[in-house]
Amino acid sequence: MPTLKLHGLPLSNYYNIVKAALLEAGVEFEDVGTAPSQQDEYLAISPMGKIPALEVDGTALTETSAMVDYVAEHLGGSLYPEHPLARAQVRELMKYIEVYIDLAARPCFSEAFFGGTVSEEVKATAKANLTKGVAALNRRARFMPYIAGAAVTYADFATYFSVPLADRAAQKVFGWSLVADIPGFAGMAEKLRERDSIKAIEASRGG
Ligand SMILES: N[C@@H](CCC(=O)N[C@@H](CS)C(=O)NCC(=O)O)C(=O)O
Repeated sequence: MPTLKLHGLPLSNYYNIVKAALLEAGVEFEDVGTAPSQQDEYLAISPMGKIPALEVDGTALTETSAMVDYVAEHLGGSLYPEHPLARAQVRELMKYIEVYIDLAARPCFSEAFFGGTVSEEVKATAKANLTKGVAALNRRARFMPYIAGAAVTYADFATYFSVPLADRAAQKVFGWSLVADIPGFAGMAEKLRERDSIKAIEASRGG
């Protein structure tokens, strides 16, 4: 088994997704506790200075989807479906969450979480993008009870960690609860919280 070092902090939805994948794989890893940084030392590991990053025997990987794929393909405990089409559908859902929910909400984060002010134009764009993103996700989501169907997948982790963050920003800036507009989210989240991986992560971020 390779030596694994995970860089990141519990406040990051992306870090929590990768950590959940590692915990599900049941592998040992060092949780380094790194903050995002533009220092050369960290840029050598994570060229954008973002968290998470995963060092595998000294080779650094970034981008959550790439890290999750590596864990699933090489470390065990894969939560991707066997069937290629079903697997592609899980990756599709993960991409929706990342691009059309998380990235759509991020322009509002400075006002929602860091005391900044965001222009009305940026807010209007973010709201329009999030409206489309939530509608698109709802068209694809099955929530039976998991987002891709009867079996838990990495798309549930992406949903579980990323949607509530975008939701908090949307509530603060627009007074709009994304979670309330995604029927099935609450039931899926309740099921996920039964898992040891999610319990451990919730404990690490203070519930
Ligand atoms: N596309 C990246 C996104 C990671 C990301 O946005 N990380 C945030 C924390 S949740 C970060 O490090 N932000 C600090 C920065 O952008 O400098 C991934 O998939 O891992």
